Amino acid sequence: MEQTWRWFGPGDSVSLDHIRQAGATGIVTALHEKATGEEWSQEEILARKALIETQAPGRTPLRWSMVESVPVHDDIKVQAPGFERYVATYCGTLRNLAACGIDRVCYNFMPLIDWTRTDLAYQLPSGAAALRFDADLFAAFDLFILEREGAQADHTSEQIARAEKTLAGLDESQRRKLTANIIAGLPGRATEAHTLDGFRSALERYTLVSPERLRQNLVDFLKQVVPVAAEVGIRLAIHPDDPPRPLLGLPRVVSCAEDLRLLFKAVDHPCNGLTLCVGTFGVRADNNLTSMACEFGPRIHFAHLRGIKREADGLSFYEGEHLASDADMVGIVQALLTEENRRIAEGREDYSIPIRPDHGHQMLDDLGKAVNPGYSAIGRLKGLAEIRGVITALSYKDRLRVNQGA
Ligand code: DNO
Repeated sequence: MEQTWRWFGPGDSVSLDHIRQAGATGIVTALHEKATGEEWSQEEILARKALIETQAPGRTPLRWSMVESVPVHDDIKVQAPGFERYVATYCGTLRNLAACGIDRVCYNFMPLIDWTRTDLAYQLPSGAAALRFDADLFAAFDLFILEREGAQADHTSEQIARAEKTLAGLDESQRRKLTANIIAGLPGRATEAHTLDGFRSALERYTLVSPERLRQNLVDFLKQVVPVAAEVGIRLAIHPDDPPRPLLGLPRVVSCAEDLRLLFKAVDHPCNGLTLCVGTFGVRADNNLTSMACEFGPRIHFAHLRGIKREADGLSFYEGEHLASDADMVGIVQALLTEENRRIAEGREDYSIPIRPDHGHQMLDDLGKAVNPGYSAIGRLKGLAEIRGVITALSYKDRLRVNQGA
C-alpha cells in the first residue's frame, strides 16, 4: 500500500517536508488554480511534478501518485448544449497527465456541491475539533436561508419544526458561516464556489435532471473518457457522493454498492474504477465497507481511510477517530491487502493501492491555527500512523504465515 497525503500545492501550510516527516511517500494533489473545464497543459503539469519530485540532496523522495481531482464541469452533468467541448478538454487533460507519467485520477459526479459539512469545528470530549454534518442545521439552511422551492416537501413536519428551532438559535454571523460552509465549498472541492443568488440559479439547471438522467449522463461521460484513459494508461477512480444521499433536491448516483455495480457494468473496463472513500460510504449504515472492498477490489485504484460516527437521527454524523468509528477499519485494510496479494499473484508490478488518511481532527498545536478544514497536519499524521500500524500488523501476520509455509 502506498501511503499518500493530500497536498494543496505551494500555498499549503503543510509543507512537503512535513509530509515526509509524517511518513507518506505519495502526493495527492491537483492544479487547484485551474478553472473547471480548462485543459491542463503538459508544461503546467510538469512544473507541479517537478516541485513535488525534486528534492534537496538526502531528502526522502516523493512522487505525485494521484490526481485528486480533475473536476467534471456541471455542463457535462446536465448535458447542457455544447457540453462536448468540456468532454474534449477532459480527455486532453488525461492525455497530458499520462504524457507526464501520472496514471491515476480521482473525480466525482456530484451536482453543484461537493463534500458537505455544516460544522467545521465540532468540539470532541478531548478538546480536539472534528468536521460534522448536522441534519437539522442543513435543513435550516435548505428551508429558511436558501428558501428552496420544494424543500418543504422533502422534509417531515418534525424535521421542519426542529430546523426552525435550530435556525432561531443562530445569530447572523453563524447563519453566514453555515451558508459559506455549504455553498462556498470546502478545500479540495471539485465544484464551483457560489453566492446565494448564484446558487439559486445554478440549482434551476437541475430541475429536469432526474437521478436516472444523471446516471445516464455519467455513463455517457464514461463512454467517452474511459477509452481515452485505457489508451493512455490512466486509471479513473470515481469518488462517492459525500454524504451519500440526495441533497437540496439534487440527485446523487454514486452512493452505494448497487450504484457502483450499475456503473461498472455500463462501462466494463478496469480503468473505470473507484476511490473507496470509507468515511463517505460509511455514512449509510447499509453500506458494508468490508464487503464493498472485497466485491470491488479489482476496481479500487485509491482509498480514503477515515471513519465517521453516525448520530441517533440516522442522518447526522461527525468524523471519528481513524480506528474508532462505525467502520471496521481493520477489516477494510485486510480486504485491501488481500486485493493487493491477488494482483501480486497475477504478476502485476502496479499492485499497490494508494491510501491516504482522509481528514483528521484539529488537535494539539494545530488548534487555533488557520488550517484547511479536515486537512490540518497533526490529526492526519495521527491517522496515518494508526493506519500504518494496522497495515504493519496485518502484513506481519501474513509474513509469518509464509515463513511457516502455511
Ligand atoms: C474531501 C474530499 C473531496 C474529494 C472530491 C473528489 O475531503 O474527499 O474533496 O476530493 O470529492 O473528487
